[in-house]
Amino acid sequence: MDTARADDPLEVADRSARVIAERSGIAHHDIALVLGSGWGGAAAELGKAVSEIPAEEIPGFSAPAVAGHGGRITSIAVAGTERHALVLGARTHFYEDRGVRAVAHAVRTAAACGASTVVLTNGCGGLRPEWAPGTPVLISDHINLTGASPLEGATFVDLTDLYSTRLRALAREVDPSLDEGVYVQFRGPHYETPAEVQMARRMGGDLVGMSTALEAIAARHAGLEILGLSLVTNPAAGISPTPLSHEEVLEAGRDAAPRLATLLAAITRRILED
Ligand code: 8IG
Repeated sequence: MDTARADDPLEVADRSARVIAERSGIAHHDIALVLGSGWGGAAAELGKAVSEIPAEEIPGFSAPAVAGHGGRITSIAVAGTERHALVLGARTHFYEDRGVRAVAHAVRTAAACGASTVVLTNGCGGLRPEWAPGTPVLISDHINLTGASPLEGATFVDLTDLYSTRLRALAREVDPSLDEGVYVQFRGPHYETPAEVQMARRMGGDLVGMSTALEAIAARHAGLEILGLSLVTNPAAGISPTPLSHEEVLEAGRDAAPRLATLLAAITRRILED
């Protein structure tokens, strides 16, 4: 066996894509969605699930580390279209210490499955007091404070318009009330201190989270057009007087679920018909 090839992250993603194509019977997926905290049920209105595979049965994926984070890879025949969506309910966070290859694997697999677009969703803290828990926000740009990159070696990738202006406009056609904000990724897994939240705000941030920036970089490198959607599940530390809890995060997700499912289905259909 050629170990150099087996070790190449793009080769692993190709192997994952072949397993997904074989087991789902869908040779080509048109769009991929990565579902983060609070978005678990958000694919419900997309269409009919034609295949559901536990993530750990696909090369490069592992069982979910956090309660409330999905763990299945689903192929959906998008209602009213001839297209297929790949829904990735399995995300590896940088804070899990499985390395940046594990973080990037889902979006690399999406590209290898044929997708030209990826919708990255997350649950995050909000820096604007007017964003109540349960508010979805379009990501306009990011600040990566992890100190890491998902790319290896001298891989110079342009990140101008990383969160596609075109896709954001389509999303706002679907829901003109959607606000936009700059997503600041911290390493986690702890939440920020109030002082760190103020730092993020002065830097130009509107949202704080632990996932999407690194995935977006890897997705751009893989050639995907990116739409980023955050669900504000909690005011960031110090923005509201009450302390943060994972329970609050899960509850905001549950309450927002019906609206998110409708929104995500409508945006996905709009992207596919463009
Ligand atoms: I859900 O307040 C969720 N994820 N960094 N800060 C960070 N990540 C989060 C938060 C938050 N809420």
